[in-house]
Amino acid sequence: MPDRVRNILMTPTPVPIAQLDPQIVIDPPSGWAGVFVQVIGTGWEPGESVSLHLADGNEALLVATAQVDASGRFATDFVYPLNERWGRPGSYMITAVTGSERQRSATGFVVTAPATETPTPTITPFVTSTPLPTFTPTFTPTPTPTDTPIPTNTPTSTATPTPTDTPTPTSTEQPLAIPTTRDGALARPTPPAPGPVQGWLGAYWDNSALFGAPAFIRQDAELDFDWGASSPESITAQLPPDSFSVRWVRTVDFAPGRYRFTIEVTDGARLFINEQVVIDAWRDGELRTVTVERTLDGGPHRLRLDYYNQTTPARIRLLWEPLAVSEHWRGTYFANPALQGIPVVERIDPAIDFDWRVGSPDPGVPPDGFSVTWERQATFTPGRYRLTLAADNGARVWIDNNLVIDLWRPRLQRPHTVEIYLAGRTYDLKVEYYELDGDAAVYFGWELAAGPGN
Ligand SMILES: [Ca+2]
Ligand SMILES: [Ca+2]
Repeated sequence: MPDRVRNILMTPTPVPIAQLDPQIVIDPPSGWAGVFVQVIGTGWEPGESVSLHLADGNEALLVATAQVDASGRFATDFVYPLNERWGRPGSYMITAVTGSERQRSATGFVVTAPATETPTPTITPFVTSTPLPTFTPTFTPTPTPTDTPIPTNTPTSTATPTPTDTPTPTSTEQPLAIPTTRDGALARPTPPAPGPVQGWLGAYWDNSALFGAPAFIRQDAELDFDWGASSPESITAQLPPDSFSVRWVRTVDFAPGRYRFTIEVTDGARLFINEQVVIDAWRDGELRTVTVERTLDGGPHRLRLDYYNQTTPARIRLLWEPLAVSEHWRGTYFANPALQGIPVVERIDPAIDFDWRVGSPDPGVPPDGFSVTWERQATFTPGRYRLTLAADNGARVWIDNNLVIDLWRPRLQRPHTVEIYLAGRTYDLKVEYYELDGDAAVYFGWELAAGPGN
């Protein structure tokens, strides 16, 4: 092929890049190494591929790639590298460049030390030096609860949506977008949430697979939505009532303790704590309640909830609460491996998740030749549950005086699971455990394997 023809064929149609102002925004703009970072791009050449690098003056590390959609946007995410090279507290750059290298943008990311430093408040998740032309409604700090302005020009279903490709002059004092129903009424009030952090950052997709660039991003004060046969909307767009999905992220400062997280959902949802799945209900289904208990260290934890709706109605709610002391385990410790005689220690244990190694649970308990009985009540939503027991040395589990797992044997017991159906009521749980010699460890927990009807 002659060069001249090749050049004509291979040279892409010039894009009026003078009109484009490529931007990236990241959430969060700071955090500890290992944090989940979302990246949104606007003003990029449609169809381009974008590479994102973590960089300082000397080196660059590819962390993510993305494809620009027809409106010039992209969305991607990455987990900030947990290593010595990039994880030391300090300032780093996130750079974005197109495959053609005709467009570039950059923003900063500050690595903070976990626990020892006050984390940057996430109430201002999207902080950029310049206003974003295409995401006008929501990239603004959450107002304080006492002066939360409510938009007076709440869009109605008859309102003409603002074209998203037309830069709109924005004020930096735009109010928090309050979710509205289709007829424009306020979906629910936004009471001030307890604690220092308010609000979720929600990316909303017009498909059920969190696929591609989100249709819009907004802040949500609480995750408690009942869209019914309607669907989420922003000032600029409304999702279809079927087939949409949302990813919410938020960092919450927890006091140390044992917590119960509860999701009410139709259709599917997945809850992550520090990017680890703790609830996986990612499937179509009727309205159901799923709970999980987790012990959390004190300090900031990254919560992420992925949600999709396949068919109406659409409902999602997430809440959490510290486990009441009455829901903790009552531990009764014996100075022999046979649960015999007078207990030497009685105490409350929030969870059965111990690895004492060659040590002992308590100064009053010997490191070898001891045993424990734990008892508590637990209320379950109906469904099939996967129970997991592991022990060094032996252990067994009783539910309402029925022996459901029996590992009462004098050797290391690797994690053993059984699945049983539990009705929606309160059960008496009892775990017995004994240690002979050497290392000592025990774990018992459960998770929903499938909800009712599955
Ligand atoms: Ca021991
Ligand atoms: Ca042992």
